Amino acid sequence: MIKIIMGSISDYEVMKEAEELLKFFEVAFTIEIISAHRTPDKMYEFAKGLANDDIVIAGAGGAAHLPGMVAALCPNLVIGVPVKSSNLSGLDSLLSIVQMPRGIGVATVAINGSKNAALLAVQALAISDEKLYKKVQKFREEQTAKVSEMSL
Ligand code: RP5
Repeated sequence: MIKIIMGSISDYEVMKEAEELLKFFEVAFTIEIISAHRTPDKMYEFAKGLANDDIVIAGAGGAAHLPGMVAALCPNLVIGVPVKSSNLSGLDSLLSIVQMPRGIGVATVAINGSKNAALLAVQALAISDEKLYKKVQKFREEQTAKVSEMSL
């Protein structure tokens, strides 16, 4: 199952794009607020309670520890979403997530890129789900058609 987590309710505006995309693909998911620095025990319990086939999408802003800490606590695929911060426009979030030291990988998308995080999670599930794979293909075709219809 795909598990969306985020550090604060203030991240939801960004993270709801991931939620919407997963609903579109009719993929099962959970969504909750877990903060690496404000609820570290909850983060630990969450990471230790994951099943082997769970994929985590973790959004956080500022000194964004959440994706890296969850990745350190479990061998699951973790996709980090750097949420745009007010002070440094998300550069702090991006660097905190993307610059993981070697040994623990966090797949990192663009600042506020939660839709792409959800797409990557769906593509990971599609590796063993041909029906979902075809849905991703159809999504791509429709996207291509929309651009072809664009005119100035
Ligand atoms: C991080 O601090 C959260 O991920 C959020 O992006 C940021 C600000 O949180 P709030 O002060 O809005 O709760 O932990």
